[in-house]
Amino acid sequence: MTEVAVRREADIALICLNNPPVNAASFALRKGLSDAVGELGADSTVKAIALYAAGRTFVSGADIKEFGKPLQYPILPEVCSTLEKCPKPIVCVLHGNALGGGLEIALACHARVGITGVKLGLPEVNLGLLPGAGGTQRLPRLVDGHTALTMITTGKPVSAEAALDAGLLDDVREGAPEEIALACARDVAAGTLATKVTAEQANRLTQETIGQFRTKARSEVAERAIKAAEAAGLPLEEGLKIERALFKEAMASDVHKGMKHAFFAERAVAKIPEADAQPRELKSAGVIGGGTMGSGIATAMLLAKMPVVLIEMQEERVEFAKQTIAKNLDGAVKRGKLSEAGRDGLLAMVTCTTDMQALAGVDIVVEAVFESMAVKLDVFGELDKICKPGAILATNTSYLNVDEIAQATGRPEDVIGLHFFSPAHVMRLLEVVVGKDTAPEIVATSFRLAKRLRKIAVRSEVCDGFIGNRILAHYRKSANYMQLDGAPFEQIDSALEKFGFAMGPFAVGDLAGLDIGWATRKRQAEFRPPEERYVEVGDRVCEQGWFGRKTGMGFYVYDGKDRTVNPAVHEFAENEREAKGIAAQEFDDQEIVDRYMAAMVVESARVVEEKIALRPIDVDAVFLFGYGFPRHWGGPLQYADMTGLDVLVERIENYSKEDPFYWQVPGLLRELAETGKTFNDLNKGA
Ligand code: T1G
Repeated sequence: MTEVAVRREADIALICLNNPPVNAASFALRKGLSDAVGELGADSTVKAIALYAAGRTFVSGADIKEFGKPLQYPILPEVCSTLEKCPKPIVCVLHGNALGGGLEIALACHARVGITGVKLGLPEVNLGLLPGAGGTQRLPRLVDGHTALTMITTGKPVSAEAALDAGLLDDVREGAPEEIALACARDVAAGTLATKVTAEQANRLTQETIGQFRTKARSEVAERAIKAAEAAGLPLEEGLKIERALFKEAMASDVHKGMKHAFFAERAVAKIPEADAQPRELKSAGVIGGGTMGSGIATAMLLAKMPVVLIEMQEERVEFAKQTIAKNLDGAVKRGKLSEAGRDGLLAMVTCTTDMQALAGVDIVVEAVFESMAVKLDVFGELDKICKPGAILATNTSYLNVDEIAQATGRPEDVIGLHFFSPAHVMRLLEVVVGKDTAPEIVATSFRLAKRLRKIAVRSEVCDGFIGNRILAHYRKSANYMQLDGAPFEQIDSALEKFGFAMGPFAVGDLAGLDIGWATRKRQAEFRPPEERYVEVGDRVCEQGWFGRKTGMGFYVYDGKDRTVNPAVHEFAENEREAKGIAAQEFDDQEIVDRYMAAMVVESARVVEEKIALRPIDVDAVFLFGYGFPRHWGGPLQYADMTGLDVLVERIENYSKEDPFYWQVPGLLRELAETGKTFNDLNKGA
């Protein structure tokens, strides 16, 4: 396939880029573009050139799939210099997305015209990088310093209108890229569309602005990007050299490895065995249960423009659900995601009632009632009688056995687990739990629904807690063990927050509500193996009626925005140590992180080994998009690969001297370590 095609119309030339699906700047595209510009630039019959792309978007950046592989020349900075130095004026026509290297190509051209709806951005920081093809040098020559540094350090795209206002675009037009390209080239040839050489424009980034951004920079990634942009004060060629050196530094960093892995994790999880099954059409939805989860799920459906019937048992609960949905939508209005008129329109699409018969005509029902098997079996028995043939019956259980729930119906093939994360209209992760009888088209329909809800769906087989909660239940114990062995819980939280977690495990417990975990521990008590260590501190806290934020007290004491350590917790731990004859020991932060992460890797490996998750990258996606796992580590199993599997095996074997029951090396981890393989090797072909 030809990535670059040239067409001549009298004294103008059109260069069309075509590398589906997103015109990534692959070697073939770079070479083709560079050669075309070279030839046309030397052609005396050419008066003006227009550059545009075929397909749904302009160039979406450098080809990330080429990263880490040997460089093939011309590299993108060279292509951009060729464009900029071309003796014939080049106008670049942008549609869909012009991102990263794609925007840098446009910055090197002599004029830029956007097609309505185009988004322009430099998202390199989301990959732990910085613009490496002139973006940090040319952007501050075209727009004001604040706009330039905002785009470079946040990675957030700007709209066509904002780009036009800022001077990044010279015009915005309606129409097909090819047609607009032809018109623009003619306008340049006729002199009605002005052109300029970016390199000749003065740098508009002041030291003052740099200082402001440097002060608020929160990561080495942002600091490095600011440092590169600061070189825009130098002649372009010198600035480009500094940018290139910093770019190479970023490319070699672990942060980049982790964030690139996260980029692909988000996309790899969509590759499921059921992908070719024909999805069913979903025009309307039902939700059973109007609590926080039920109302959140209903809100997510409404935001995807799907009419919803929400069922509650009592009238007063119906009212509560309506108010919760309205509050959720108000939040979307405040975040600028929805207009007031849009909110009112969506509110008119939801029916809240106690009448289960109202579900008779819906295409999918999601059950979100109290986490009790008995209650869920009742509900599914009812749904089986009421819902039309072909309706999808989904449960939002976060732990319980989906196969057992399906057996309460005469159509287990239509039953699936759709495990949303709270708040359900905000959190991006959706665990799709496939029962032993679930039909392939139900899985395919659920993944398509997830895309419509702007969720990242991850496929899980049935087991207690599926992928996320099962692994959480295991590594959470390591935090309790360290607390009982002497590490203050607040030190454990701060060590893990420094590692990159949004919140430490004890603070997360307080946020979610300690009573939920307590109920689970009580439910599991009779099945707990005698060899398993059990820490009672959490039970002592709950026995006081301290369930966390919702009661103003848990592991921490909450007073408005302030959070302080609850000293009673230390007493409970001290008393338990005394009762069990445990001598307190010191833990440094690294030791805490090593143990916590080793525990997470152990259970993650088991989940892959038992084929609960399709691939290691699916486990990584669950933690990245549902459990606040630090993106720059790429997920628990990417962390494992970056740490070294042999190092982890040795560490776990060390820990198992203290507790051989809890610390065991999973077979898969040992096998990979012994064969010099990585978890990522199991993702290949993902
Ligand atoms: N390189 C390689 N593959 C890419 C790609 C890229 N830049 N962008 C997307 N893909 C693949 C993706 O993996 C998926 O593949 C398919 O295209 C469809 O993507 C020097 C160094 C453009 C907004 O960070 O944000 O330029 O899974 O499902 O939802 O300064 O893709 O089907 O096999 O995401 O419509 C900077 C990354 C690179 C933008 C479209 N650019 N892409 O979203 O489709 S660094 C980015 C996106 C850089 C220079 C530096 C989105 C999109 P598969 P998709 P989508």
